[in-house]
Amino acid sequence: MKISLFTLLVLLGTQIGFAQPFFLPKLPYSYREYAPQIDALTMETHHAKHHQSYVNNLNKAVVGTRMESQTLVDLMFYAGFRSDAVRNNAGAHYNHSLFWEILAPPSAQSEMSQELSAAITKDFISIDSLKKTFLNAASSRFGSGWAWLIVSPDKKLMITSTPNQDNPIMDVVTERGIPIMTIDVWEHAYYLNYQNRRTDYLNATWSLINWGKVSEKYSRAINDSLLIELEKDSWPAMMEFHKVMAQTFHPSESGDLQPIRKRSGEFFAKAILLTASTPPKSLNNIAIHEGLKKLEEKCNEINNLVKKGAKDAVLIKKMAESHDLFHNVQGLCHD
Ligand code: MN3
Repeated sequence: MKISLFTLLVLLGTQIGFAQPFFLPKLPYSYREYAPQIDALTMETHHAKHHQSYVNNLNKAVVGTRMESQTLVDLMFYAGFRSDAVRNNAGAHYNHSLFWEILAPPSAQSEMSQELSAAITKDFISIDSLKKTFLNAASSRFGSGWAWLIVSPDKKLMITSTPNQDNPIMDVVTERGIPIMTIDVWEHAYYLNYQNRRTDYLNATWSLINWGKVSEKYSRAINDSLLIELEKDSWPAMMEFHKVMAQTFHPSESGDLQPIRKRSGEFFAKAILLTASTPPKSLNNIAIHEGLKKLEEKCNEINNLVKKGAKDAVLIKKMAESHDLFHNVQGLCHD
């Protein structure tokens, strides 16, 4: 058996414990099988050079930090709080991996499911109008970026585009959702063969989309709990309240009541704003509103206790109760 130097190094690396959390996925087909739509040299450079270097840079940015054990989705979800190296390379790794997955030579493609076909009819009238809207989003994306077909938190199909290596899972993007199909519109994706003719590249690449694969992605996306997380994250009053709750409840757990004694007025005010806010569409139900009302009453009680100079033990108990009520509401969101 022949073992290459590379394999040996990887084996050694794993043995002495510098395993890399992310790796370059294999392409489902050989580089030349995507031609003539995308030529072999473009595929090889794009996959083995560009994508590989995003993976290397992502590993470099996370190895040795707490991010090492996080999933790619975790890294992207709060991209706005991360370094540019993590945001750009995590995005690039995710985006390219999805792109490779949904491309196939026409002879190897499988058919679109009934389920996805019905959703397209409902949200876009026809596949032709979906194509038109998608290619328009892709060709009008200024500079480098990506065009997307996503499932939004209210389970609709939507077409969006993002700059650079951002994607719709990230908190830095306004139209969020789970991507099920994408096309790379960086020049490195087409320049060798198409030069500046982005529209020609897009039309050709459209015929490489494996709708059977996109259908699988669709049925997984509509049942993915990530949709609920994305929806909750788009409820500003909830995020505002959550912040004060975290910064006052967690210290109280270890006996520090100073934060809530200082901020009980704000705590109650944020609860009032939360009750008065409109929850995202699919969470806008009676159980949620009743839960919020109870939470507001509890926050009012805590604010009054603080004003009367209540003892630490009383406040610790009440803070725990308010935290439980808050989690009831968050838990209800999952229904
Ligand atoms: Mn690319």
